[in-house]
Amino acid sequence: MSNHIKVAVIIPSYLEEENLRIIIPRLKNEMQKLGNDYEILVIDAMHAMDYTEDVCKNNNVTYLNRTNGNNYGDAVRTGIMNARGKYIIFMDADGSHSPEFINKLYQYKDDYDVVIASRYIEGGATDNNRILILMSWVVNIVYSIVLNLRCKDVSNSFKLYRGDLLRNLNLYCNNFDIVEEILFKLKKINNNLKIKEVPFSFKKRMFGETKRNLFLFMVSYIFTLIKLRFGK
Ligand SMILES: Nc1nc2c(ncn2[C@@H]2O[C@H](COP(=O)(O)OP(=O)(O)O)[C@@H](O)[C@H]2O)c(=O)[nH]1
Ligand SMILES: [Mg+2]
Repeated sequence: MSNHIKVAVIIPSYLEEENLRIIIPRLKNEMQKLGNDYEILVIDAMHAMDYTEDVCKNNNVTYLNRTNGNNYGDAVRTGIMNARGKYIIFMDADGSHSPEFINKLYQYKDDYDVVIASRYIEGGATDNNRILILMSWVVNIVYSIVLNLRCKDVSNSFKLYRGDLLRNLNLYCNNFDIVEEILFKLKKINNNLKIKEVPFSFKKRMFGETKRNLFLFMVSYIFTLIKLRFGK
């Protein structure tokens, strides 16, 4: 089933109906400009919690419920399992990741294995508050050093990957740490993994509140780091 489509965009989504109403038409517009065949997969909670499915139907994009669990990691795995793209792009549903930035990732697709929308290289920026910036910065430095990732923005989920590489991975992380797990495992399989970072401005979410619990987030990052570094 793989490689039937040039590019798949996967949007893990949790109570994002209002944001998707705005993001999906903008995204479709951008994908049409790129001129290749594409698919957009919105991966919702295990069971619908709002009208996200209707928004997807009205915009003619694929709506899927995540399987095997109701965490962010399950949404990512469900997305990868179902995406047919030669290239796979991940982006958030909340407006933090502008669809108009995709062409900047896309232009490096032929020469790199992973292209990262990077907040922490020169020219990049983030709208988050100081405590979040500090925490994210610490996570990124510690992860890149301990896991030898050699890039500045490990944790931003807005990335383009070669689809075949993603489909080969065995991923077990359940939360946002799956974003680091992907990079770490790609690098473990191929130490010469070609990573390109493109400067990116991260915006505050449009509607709704973050559902990320900061304390749990930090704790899970520490455990994940140990698991990835010393696990099999
Ligand atoms: N918190 C959370 N976000 C999820 C989940 N599944 C998908 N997401 C999406 O992941 C993205 C990032 O979550 P968000 O709450 O915005 O975290 P933040 O960007 O760190 O504030 C959003 O597009 C969410 O809709 C989930 O199970 N929990
Ligand atoms: Mg967000």
